[in-house]
Amino acid sequence: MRRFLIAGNWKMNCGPYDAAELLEGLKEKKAEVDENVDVLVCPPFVSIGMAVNYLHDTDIQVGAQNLHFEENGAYTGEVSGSMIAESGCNYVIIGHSERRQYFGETDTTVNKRSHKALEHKLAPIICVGESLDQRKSGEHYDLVKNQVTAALFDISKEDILDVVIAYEPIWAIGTGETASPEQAQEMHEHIRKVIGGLYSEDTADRINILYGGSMKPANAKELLSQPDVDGGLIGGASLDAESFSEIITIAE
Ligand code: 3PY
Repeated sequence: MRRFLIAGNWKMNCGPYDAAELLEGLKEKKAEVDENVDVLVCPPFVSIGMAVNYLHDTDIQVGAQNLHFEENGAYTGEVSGSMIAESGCNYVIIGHSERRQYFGETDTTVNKRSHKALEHKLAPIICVGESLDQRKSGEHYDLVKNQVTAALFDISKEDILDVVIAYEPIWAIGTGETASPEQAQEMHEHIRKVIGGLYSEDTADRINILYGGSMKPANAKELLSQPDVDGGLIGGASLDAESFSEIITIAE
């Protein structure tokens, strides 16, 4: 009953001109997508307007890469949930490991941002995942359980159905390393059990859990064929129209 979600995280790449070029290529290859797959691109804030305009006549949706948890006010450089929703987005990435590592994002702010996203009918894509040291020391399951539990604190049983979790092992981000399909499946199953314990098994069965961390055409088929992998949050390969559309085709 879950549909695949193939989401591109452009990170700090593609201002409006480059975005237009990339989207042109994507539109040529994939303006229409099978109904079992949702497709999303998450450009930097300044390219969201361009993306929404370019993609309005396609099946491809647009999301943001972050939002602030306050409604508005004296927060120089920040962008609020209402602004993102008003710009035409319906998803927002929250708590990516790069934000946790470089911008002081914590489990508490991830939770606050997730609440704010839901308030504005933006589906939060909440990122969790362990470092290589944490995996080597065997604490990865507990760590991810704690991240998921903290991120979902006080999210209602209705709102949880709009939440997407992305498992992104930090050691597989921008390193060319990828979790093996078995490693991905084990962690996704674990995350689903954690959600089942917090809500119900039925709810857990309905939540999309994406894999992120160097997903590309060469490994997408194996990763997406795991029973608990419901799509991908794709970094580098989403910056190339050919590679991204190949991954979408694999999901279809
Ligand atoms: C990657 O694949 O590098 C990502 O971080 C996706 O979010």
